[in-house]
Amino acid sequence: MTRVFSGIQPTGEPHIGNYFGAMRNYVRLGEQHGENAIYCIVDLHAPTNPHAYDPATLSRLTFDMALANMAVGLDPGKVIFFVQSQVREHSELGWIFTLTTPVGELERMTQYKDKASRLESTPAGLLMYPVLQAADILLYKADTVPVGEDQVQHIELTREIARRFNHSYGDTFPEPKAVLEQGALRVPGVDGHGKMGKSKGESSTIGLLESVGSIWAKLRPAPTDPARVRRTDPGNPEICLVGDYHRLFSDDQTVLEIWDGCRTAGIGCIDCKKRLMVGIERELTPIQARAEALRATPDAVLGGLHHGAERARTIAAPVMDEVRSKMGFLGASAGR
Ligand code: AQP
Repeated sequence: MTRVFSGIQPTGEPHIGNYFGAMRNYVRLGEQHGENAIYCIVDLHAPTNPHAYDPATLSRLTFDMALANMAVGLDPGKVIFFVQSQVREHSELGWIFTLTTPVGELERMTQYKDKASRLESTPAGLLMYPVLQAADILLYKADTVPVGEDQVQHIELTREIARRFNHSYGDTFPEPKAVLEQGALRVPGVDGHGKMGKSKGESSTIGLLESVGSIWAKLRPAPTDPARVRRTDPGNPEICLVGDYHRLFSDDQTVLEIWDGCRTAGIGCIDCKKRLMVGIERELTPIQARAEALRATPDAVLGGLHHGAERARTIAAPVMDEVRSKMGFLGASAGR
């Protein structure tokens, strides 16, 4: 039996990197695996990020992330979809794994190094993030984790954490595998600075629920191949973020035309971006319409999440009982 788990942080507005790298995959795997597809808004991870310090902001971003996933097609009646902090076992298993995970392994994580380098003072939670992530996954004994390329190193660490626990206490956890959405491994930020990411702020992201006018305001000045200084200079769409976005949003014929037009200077960068906007509107407009409809019925969104948390607990609680018992916590087998 395959069991899928993935989490998404409510650290900002969901963006097209999340959509192509993860959220679409969630829906597809949900259709295949039903309630063996478990998805979680990982709010306990979020307050390591200054965007989510404010309580009202955290709850708004958590709600919006739920709404966006449902608008993309995630059905809380079919898959298990919930908010991490509503299932306490995540924190408990996270602590258990913290006990034995070497700090050196955590300090080697690329995402930690990248995020810590942007902060004056580094919260311990940022270092521990992959440990709690391992607990999120292993609490459900999941073996399949749909993620973007940025998370592959964390999934490898999860495998090591599972191996270490199994070695010490007997076979308990599977060693999960990352499932990557080919073609959207690492969607670049619209500002041209590395991967698109919520914690980099809105200048990096194209929001899934962002208005067409606002997207165009970011896309118009977005950097393209630096070789295209003048309109008549040919370029290389393979090294241009607008080329990357065309591959995500445009049909095959348009991609061919753009590739040829860019290489021969037959099309200018602004026209290339305008054609991209056609694909963006086509993809995002129906999602945004569904999101608006859901926003009008917030109780349905919250009810779906509570139902998901209840179902998640029915899996998480016996796994935690097993862990406590195997580790020798007194009275563990009697449950709580
Ligand atoms: N740019 C991306 N390309 C492809 N996949 C991506 N994912 C995130 N960014 C990209 C995938 O989305 C899922 C949720 O990950 P997350 O909540 O950690 O998303 P984030 O935007 O990266 O959030 P952060 O951590 O707040 O921002 P940054 O990256 O700026 O530090 C994951 O499966 C992820 O792979």
